[in-house]
Amino acid sequence: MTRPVFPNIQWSGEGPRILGINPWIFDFAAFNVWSRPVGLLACLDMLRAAGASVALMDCLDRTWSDVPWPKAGKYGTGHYPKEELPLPDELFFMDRRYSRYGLPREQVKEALGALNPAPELIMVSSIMTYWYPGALDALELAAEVWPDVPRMLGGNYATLCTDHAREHARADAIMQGTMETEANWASVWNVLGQPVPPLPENAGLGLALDLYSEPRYAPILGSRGCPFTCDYCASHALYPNFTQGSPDAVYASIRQEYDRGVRDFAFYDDALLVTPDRWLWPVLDRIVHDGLDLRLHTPNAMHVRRLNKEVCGRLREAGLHTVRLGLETTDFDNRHDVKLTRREWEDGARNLLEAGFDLDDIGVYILFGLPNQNLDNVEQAIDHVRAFGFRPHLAHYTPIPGSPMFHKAVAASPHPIADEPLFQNNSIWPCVPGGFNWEDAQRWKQLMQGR
Ligand code: B12
Ligand code: SF4
Repeated sequence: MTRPVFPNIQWSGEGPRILGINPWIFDFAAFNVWSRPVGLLACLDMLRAAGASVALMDCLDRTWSDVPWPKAGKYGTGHYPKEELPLPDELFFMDRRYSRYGLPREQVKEALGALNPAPELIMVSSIMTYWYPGALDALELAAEVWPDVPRMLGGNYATLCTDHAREHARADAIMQGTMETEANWASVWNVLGQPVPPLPENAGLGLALDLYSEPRYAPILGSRGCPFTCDYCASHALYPNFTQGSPDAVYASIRQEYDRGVRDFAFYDDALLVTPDRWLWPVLDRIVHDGLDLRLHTPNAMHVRRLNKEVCGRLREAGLHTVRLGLETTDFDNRHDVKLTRREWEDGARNLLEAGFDLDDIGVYILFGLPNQNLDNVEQAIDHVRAFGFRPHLAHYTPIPGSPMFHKAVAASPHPIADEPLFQNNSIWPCVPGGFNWEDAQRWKQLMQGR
């Protein structure tokens, strides 16, 4: 039987051919919350704008008509197909199934093999440090299909666990940091044997979203980095500055996807509500002015203290649906993040309700599993959030190299989390005494549901 051609894998643009691969997720659980490999899409966009021809293989995208895909969830979110894998040796103690999430490996291989002409450079991205086995496998697969084509690995794993990646990845180059740095930019073109072109305008903020042939949702990226420094976050290690894009470019990207039928858009910004006049308000005003009937989502939490009446009203009017808030804890005197007083939290929560948001669409993240955390505080925070009628979500703490708190996590964890990224997986509860167990997991689940 001949398989349908993978519609995604087509060359776009003129010039040297660069294939981007977004690898599978290897984990105990994975749920698609409007996920896109935005870093890789930014790389491909700037390379194409500078004269390359690009193509994308996203192992997490539902592109192939004959791959059975679990039924879509709310607003385009949903489960991935998965295939159970043996537990990695390091995680032998876990009583949970470990899987490869995304397209079946053999079909990815087949689709890559059908790409004609072959790429001249392969770029593999990595999002979570502890998903690195997926990135290593994608590099392996690329080497099986095109043994002589150079392979580069970049993204968060390559940036935050560089030594580990150098030791384990079958790549010709491991790139640390963003692709827009002078050195990284030059090395991509050097590998291709091409003169180094100037960086295109909007580099790092433009996204090659058109590489998805049938998108169900799209990311919005209006800024990079964050002006704050919360202890548990790696934002500064990944991007030390705070850069905001132009409203025209952001709106053009939304409009392009809207005109292709996309109605669900997720913000990927770290600091969405900081100086919103720069790009967010102008973009939302145009959405309203042009009558775009879309749904906006903020899966990455918004800063509650900025949710005054005007902000809530504007977000609501433009079509914000899924609201995620970062409460982190109700122990307001001992926070690890952006300052937030009880008063600010309560005002923000009330303003959202008064603006008419649906309670079902408001979720509040509470941090669970910080080093030396008193878990009674987590219970109190859950009760507090439920008292407002909001849904509490436990955000399981992930110890991330480069985050200010990482050394505390190293000291608190029984695992060598600095040496082996698999132990950074929040599913193992790396800094909770005793680690993950089903009994406690069930208890927390019941608490969240108010039982
Ligand atoms: C948006 C976002 C999300 C979204 C969507 C993520 C997705 N794509 O699926 C949502 C809200 C769903 C999410 C969820 C989570 N996230 Co998140 N997320 C982010 C965020 C804010 C932005 C990522 C992004 O797209 N940035 C924009 C792009 C343009 O930047 P970039 O990826 O760095 O790409 C550049 C470079 O890396 C490089 N590059 C990238 N690829 C390549 C490839 C090559 C070859 C080269 C040369 C260069 C290169 O060039 C790019 C352009 O400059 C980051 C924080 C951050 N500032 O990065 C956290 C972050 C990635 N998330 C993080 C975490 C912990 C989580 C959660 C586990 C949180 C939780 N406790 O539940 C969950 C788990 C996700 C899951 N199971 O699906 C951590 C990562 C931890 C880790 N160990 O790696 C981060 C870093 C935040 C933090 N706390 O510090 N997340
Ligand atoms: S947690 Fe959010 S506010 Fe804090 S530094 Fe990270 S991105 Fe910024």
